[in-house]
Amino acid sequence: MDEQQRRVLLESASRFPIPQGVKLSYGTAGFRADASILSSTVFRVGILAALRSLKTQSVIGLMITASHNQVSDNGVKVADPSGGMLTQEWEPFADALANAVDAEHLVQMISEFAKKENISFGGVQSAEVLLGRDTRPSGESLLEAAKQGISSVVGAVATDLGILTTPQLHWIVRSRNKSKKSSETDYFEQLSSSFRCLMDLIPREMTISETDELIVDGANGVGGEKLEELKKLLNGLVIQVRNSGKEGEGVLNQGVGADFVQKEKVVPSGFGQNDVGMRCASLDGDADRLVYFHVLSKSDNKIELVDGDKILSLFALFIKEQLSILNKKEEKEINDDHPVSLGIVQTAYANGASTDYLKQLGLEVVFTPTGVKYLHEKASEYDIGIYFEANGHGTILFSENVLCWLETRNKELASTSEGSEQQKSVKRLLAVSELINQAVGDALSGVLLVETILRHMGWSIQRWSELYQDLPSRQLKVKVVDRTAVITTNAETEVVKPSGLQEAINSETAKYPKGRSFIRPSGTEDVIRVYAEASTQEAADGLAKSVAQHVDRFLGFGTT
Ligand code: G16
Repeated sequence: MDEQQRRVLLESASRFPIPQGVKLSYGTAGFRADASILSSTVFRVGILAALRSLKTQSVIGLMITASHNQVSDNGVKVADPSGGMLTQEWEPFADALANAVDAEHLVQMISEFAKKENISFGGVQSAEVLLGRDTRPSGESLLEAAKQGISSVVGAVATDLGILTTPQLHWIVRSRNKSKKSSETDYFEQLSSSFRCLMDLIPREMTISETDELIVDGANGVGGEKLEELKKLLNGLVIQVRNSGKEGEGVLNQGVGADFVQKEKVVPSGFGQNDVGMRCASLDGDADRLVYFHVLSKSDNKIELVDGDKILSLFALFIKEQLSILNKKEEKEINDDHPVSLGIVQTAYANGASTDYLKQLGLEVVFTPTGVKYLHEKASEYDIGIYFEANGHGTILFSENVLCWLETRNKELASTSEGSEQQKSVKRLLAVSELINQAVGDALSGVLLVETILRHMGWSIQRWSELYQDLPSRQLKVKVVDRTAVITTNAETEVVKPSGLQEAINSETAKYPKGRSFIRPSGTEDVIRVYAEASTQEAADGLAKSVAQHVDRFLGFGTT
């Protein structure tokens, strides 16, 4: 690092002192905390993103969002050149950077890291970082901090893309680095044209029996506003957006949104008895999660939740069906025995009934810890990998090989059997690969894929929901003195530390038929999460409560 670079960094870093007594860590989705203490963190992540761009010689994304968290929180995360999450190898550096005590230490750390990573400073426009933010009021000033961080790396350029959903920014980064069309308009265009293609391939006889309107809860975040734009390009799908974040509609994520609906299993604000039986969906605050639900008739605010596990099951069924049409022996064509590996990735939060169902379909199901970064990596090991968290975060990944094979098949079939069922299947799979956001889970592209598959199957939401019966479950959170005191293993299903806690969980679980419970430290909130599943709701509630009491006894303030 030369003297000029050092001076610029020192000067700008001194404008962003770190808050006293706070230690932040790059969790399941970057840094998250109360927005008031985040300026220095975002500034430093700006530097990190510029370094990542220098290192990879690619465009990097920086998103300012706290997704499902309350509106007073905010956060920052980095999108790697592939459009996926920041490589885990750089996370310790992110932690060290965010917590460096002063400007001198910070610059020292950057200099050593750059040396180790062979990053050289000083080129002319040698790095570019694309910036996006959600609709949080704190976003604007944090964006400014990010810009200053980026521009304190000499030659780095910050390009502000304004308000975006998180998946849009990831998609744009991915497309830019593949030298494909990459504007927001291109994003809408790709989604709507692949949607159209799938709709055109729906077998004629299939219609949805219920009224066709879909009602979407936008969590009062960025997703509602973007869906309104996308909607203008869609034919054959009527969408009504509620909680779109317009003045007076309500507060971001407060009593609304995918996280609320999935965890509380009650109607979000703005929905009620008039919606009984309708197909409804909820996005989260930055539109990277999606769940469906319908309002139940004989109760005040109860819903039937159709969560990420059921979206995953729907996608898996559809992809499997298309692959088996392609491999049908009686329509033997060229190349029809291509062994396409199809893998399913879930986490410990997946309802046990969903895993049983997927296995009964003959699918390979594997588990990773919570966090898209883990699921995404695992899914990319297959030709087609489908991953979903129960909370509605997930997508489908197609390997370059399988896409190439599908393109070739498409050409072959066009000359040998135009209009055949096999050709339609190839076209559907190619359209899915365009529609679904392969950079990261994306509620907008997810909605469009669910809607086309439901039409393809001729299914109502009720029929879809009946694919299998969820085991009753309950999630709780417990405030503890130090959540990092909990260490887990085996895809977060067992507690290693503090010792004795897992034994306590085991003995509670043993009391309940079909009982299953685990705990893990949240990566986005300062709490320990408790999950419990059992044969009845009462039992699941009881198990969750008693496990939460143990957590409190071992680690908490002794309040439960
Ligand atoms: C983020 C991650 C998700 C993960 C969730 C878990 O979601 O992107 O993969 O499931 O955090 O949160 P926690 O660690 O608090 O349980 P989001 O939608 O908040 O970005």
